[in-house]
Amino acid sequence: MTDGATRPADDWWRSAVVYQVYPRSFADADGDGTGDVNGIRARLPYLADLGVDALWISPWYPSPLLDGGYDVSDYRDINPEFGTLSDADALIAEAHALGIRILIDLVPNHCSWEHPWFKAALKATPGSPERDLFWFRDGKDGHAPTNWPAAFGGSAWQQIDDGQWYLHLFDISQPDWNWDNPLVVEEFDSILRFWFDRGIDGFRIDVADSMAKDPSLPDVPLKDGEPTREKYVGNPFYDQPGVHTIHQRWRAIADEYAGTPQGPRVFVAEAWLSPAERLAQYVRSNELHSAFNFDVLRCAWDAKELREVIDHTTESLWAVGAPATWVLSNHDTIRHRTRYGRDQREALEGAGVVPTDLELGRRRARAAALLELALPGGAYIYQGDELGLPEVEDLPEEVLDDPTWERSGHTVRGRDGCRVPIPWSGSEPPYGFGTGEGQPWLPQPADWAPLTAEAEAGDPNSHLNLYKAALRVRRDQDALGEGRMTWDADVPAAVLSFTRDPGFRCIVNLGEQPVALPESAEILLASEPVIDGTLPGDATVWLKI
Ligand code: TEU
Repeated sequence: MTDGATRPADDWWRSAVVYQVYPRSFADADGDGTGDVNGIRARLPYLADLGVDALWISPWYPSPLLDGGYDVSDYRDINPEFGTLSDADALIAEAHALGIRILIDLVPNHCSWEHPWFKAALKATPGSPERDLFWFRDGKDGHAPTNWPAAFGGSAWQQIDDGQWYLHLFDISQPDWNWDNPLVVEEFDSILRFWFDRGIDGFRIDVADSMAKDPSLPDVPLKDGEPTREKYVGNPFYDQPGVHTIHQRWRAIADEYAGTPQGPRVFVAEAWLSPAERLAQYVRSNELHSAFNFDVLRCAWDAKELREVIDHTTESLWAVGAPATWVLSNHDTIRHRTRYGRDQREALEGAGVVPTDLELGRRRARAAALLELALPGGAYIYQGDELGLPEVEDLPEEVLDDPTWERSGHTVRGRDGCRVPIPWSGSEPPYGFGTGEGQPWLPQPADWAPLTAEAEAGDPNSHLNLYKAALRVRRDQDALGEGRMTWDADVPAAVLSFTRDPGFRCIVNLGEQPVALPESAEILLASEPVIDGTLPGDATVWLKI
């Protein structure tokens, strides 16, 4: 491969800043209203200039897009709406030439009901080998085989014409694979190799904690009269011991690539598991390399709570030799500018129901970015975080696309508000997202002109320029990235202050009162202006000490 510019070290992923691309919403080169692979290619110079180490591209496979592509009908091709395999090859080569690694999304828990193996299973008879690739069962007394709830609402079982039911932990269009069947195991080995051989640097593993099920299919307990979705220890479809066997197998495959110029390939686990000790089981040295830490994402903007979460995370992960991996937003959550602009007890509530101060959210999002990028380990940036995009909370009901909306009987709007296409330039929709022929698949707000990449590039105080500066400093400072941190003593209750060797300090003021900075410290970067040596509220500063 031609990746002379990528970092040679095999452990690049321990401190990498990874930018999440949600391909449908990133950039639309062919102007049909949907983002595509050539759109990503066209924006590679922007991403290189931003200074990220790698991209994680959410699913780009052929899919009916009933769950935004997390419903895969062919794991070895590109969705024609997004482009072709040769576009993907070109993207991988061009990214590598710029020093940017590529991670893609593996969705191993379930496929799409349009996957040929599931179609064959539907046509086959109960008890057939085709059905054994999935979880087909007879019902119990005319009901579903278990009381398991689906993530998007309703039962996790769907009945078909011959009376049998199939399991779908997510949407009805996403049948769960039966990982006890060796053909499924072998198929995914082959899919990993297919993409590794094409030059992919690694995979993000979707719901990495759910592939293995308790085959005795026990019911889950009720909570408030409803079957719980909580991931209690012993839950029959989450965090079952069998998932670790799968991850160990994949790790061995990734390690086979150790002799290649790119080095061994890597995995990041998506598993919403708390406490961090549970998550740490997934990143032991013979399993996945890293795992998103969602505890900080779910944490309030509160110094005491954040410190506890940071300590708990680092202690648990370091105990197994893994780096921490920090995340503030992704395509499943309310964008953090919006979350931080709310009463923190209601930060994660649904769209449009909680009063939000977006200016407060903007300040805190900037402060949080400098906190995230100063913590030990790797960090993820969700597309548009670097522009300070807020959640779009007033999408018209008729455009809502997340299966949550239908499955909840139109009570939960779902995740579309963080998936609105990126504004690149210009003063009105589609803001350079596409050519203007096809309307963006989700409408963009009329007031996003100041938030385009172009507008922000020209504003020294913009979110974009803060991110760029932070990533530049991060590269220059040996203290940043992987390593250790020490909390500083004697700081006010609303302040987080920590030191990293050599000679770096990060101070986050989560309170309202300004705090005095140590004299003689050189300011490397600040999220708000530092006046008379004091750091204002809801702001972060990086110091050289
Ligand atoms: O998400 C897994 C997951 O746990 C989410 O369903 C989460 O609980 C929910 O989004 C919170 O609102 C992954 C993907 O990131 C998500 O986009 C997919 O819908 C899901 O898996 C199914 O593949």
